[in-house]
Amino acid sequence: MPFESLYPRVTATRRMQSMNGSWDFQFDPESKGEAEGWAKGLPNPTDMPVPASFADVFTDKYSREYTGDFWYVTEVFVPGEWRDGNVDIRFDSATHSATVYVNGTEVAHHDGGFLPFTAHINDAVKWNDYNTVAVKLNNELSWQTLPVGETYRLPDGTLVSAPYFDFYNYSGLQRNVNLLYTPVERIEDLDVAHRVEGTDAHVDYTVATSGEHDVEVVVADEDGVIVARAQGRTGTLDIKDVHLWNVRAAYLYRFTVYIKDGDEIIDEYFDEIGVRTVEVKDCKILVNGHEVYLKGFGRHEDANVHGRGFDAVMNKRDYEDMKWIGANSFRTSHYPYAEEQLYEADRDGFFVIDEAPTVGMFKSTMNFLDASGAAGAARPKTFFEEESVQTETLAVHRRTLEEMVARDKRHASVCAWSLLNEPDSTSDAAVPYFESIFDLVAEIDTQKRPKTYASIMMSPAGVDKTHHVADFLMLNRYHGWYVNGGYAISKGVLDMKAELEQWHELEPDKPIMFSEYGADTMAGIHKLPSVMWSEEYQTEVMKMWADIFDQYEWIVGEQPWNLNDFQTTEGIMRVDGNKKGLFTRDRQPKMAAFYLRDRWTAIPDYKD
Ligand code: CKX
Repeated sequence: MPFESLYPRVTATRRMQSMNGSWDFQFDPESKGEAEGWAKGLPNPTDMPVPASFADVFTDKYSREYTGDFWYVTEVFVPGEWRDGNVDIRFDSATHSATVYVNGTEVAHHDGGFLPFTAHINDAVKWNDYNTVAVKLNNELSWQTLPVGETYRLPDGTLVSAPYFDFYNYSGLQRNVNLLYTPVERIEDLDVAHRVEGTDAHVDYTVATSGEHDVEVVVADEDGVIVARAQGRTGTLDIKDVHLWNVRAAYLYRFTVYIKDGDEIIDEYFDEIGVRTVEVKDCKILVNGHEVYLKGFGRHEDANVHGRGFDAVMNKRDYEDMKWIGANSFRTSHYPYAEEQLYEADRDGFFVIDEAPTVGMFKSTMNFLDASGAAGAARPKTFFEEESVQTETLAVHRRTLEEMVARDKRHASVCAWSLLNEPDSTSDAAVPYFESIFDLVAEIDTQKRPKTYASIMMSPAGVDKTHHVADFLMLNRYHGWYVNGGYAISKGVLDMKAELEQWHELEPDKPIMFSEYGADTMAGIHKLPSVMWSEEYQTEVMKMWADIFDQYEWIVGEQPWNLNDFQTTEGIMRVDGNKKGLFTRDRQPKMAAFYLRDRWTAIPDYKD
């Protein structure tokens, strides 16, 4: 099983025990834990909730900003009756790299902080007894971590992380951890691709198992009525009078996979799957053959105190806010979100642009400042010209994409992939790199979803060298804020229209959507006439962009930055974080949200 494909579930043959809760926690600034046996217990631990980011639970700055190795340790009881099967620990994520030990024995290592992995622990456990599980994590940033950044030392030896990206480098065990039991012969993967003909659907499927017994797949509708059934590891499920999954009108079938020996069920797994097609054609994004207009947001998994820790309550509120405002889509800026978020998007009918954690591919610690082009900043240095990027980073990027597609490929809500955010696409060296990753995803995604990247303002039409790989164009543009701000906003309109028309000339068949635009806004600041940072100004900026969007029929969507205010590294650009949210960090609407609600609730999800 090369990559994690199956979200953990309890079925007739599978068991699961949550390992969430309070773990022991300790920083390891001298990286001595391994040599000193911390894998069997920490010498001086404090309590740490899982899931959570560690940073904001502390009250001292050293702990919040800590960079380097750190450890989590807990005890878990492993039932004796599980010894006849596979026992694994599944980490839904561990940020950014993790080594896992059971009773002092190393059982797994994983790099990358936003995708799941499992540690197979049969050979290291004491059955029917308590076992010590330790995880050594590291949150340093480099050119080979995704997201990209640097790590440097202060004169006193303290490590500091310097993200090349504009969100706080939250880390830790930020998502669920579960102990899993599965049979020895088990289902390891399920892949589906949909074809719709008239009122019927044909779902081509592939099941991977670890054994040789027969496979059966059964599809039930939302009332539990079986509508299709097939035998074998690959085949086609024919669904008559199919109920399609649509944007903001979801419908999910339950696909149950069995491994059987005669009538005996050896393994059982199920998933809730929506049947739909997605394609890009003639400057349109089509879902089930109909043209969608995307209204939504770039988001973050971010909340006060919890940091990036999985937070079902905040997630629910985000979906309710998005529904209230009339949104139908979002981008998982700038990393794959928790699987629970995608299941919620499946159920609520959100069109998700699933983004890899590939952000910061500019050679600068002040990425967003340089990139803004403010005050005629010099041409950015080219990240992709570095040899290690073309070799090591590319390998990490490719592996991450394989993990992301493996995890998210069945979700109906995942309608497109974003393979990079704001990369330095200005150099020829970027071209083979982009081609390599776009070709890879084209090959491994059986649903052949559209692929794209979010283009940065410093790489406009005529300068960007890589747009040929994208199926549709996504633009992050900041007229009205980083450039042409305040009183100069009218020039922003002219500059943006000129660039848009150039894009359309270069790519006459590709639809364009805006994946970022906006203005930092301090909730509660009101000014007549408006000034930058006031709620009135944010509303004017939203209106200015809406006027542009409404002039071109090949603009297929608008996703302002950001749904909510969110935490960033401290600095002169940020007042306790990025304030471009249409909602505050505690999920209350700013004035511009009411304007967008009026606009978006009047725009249908489909144009035809
Ligand atoms: N885009 C000029 C990436 C986001 C940032 C956003 C911002 C930038 C803008 C780049 O992660 O938060 O500066 O607000």
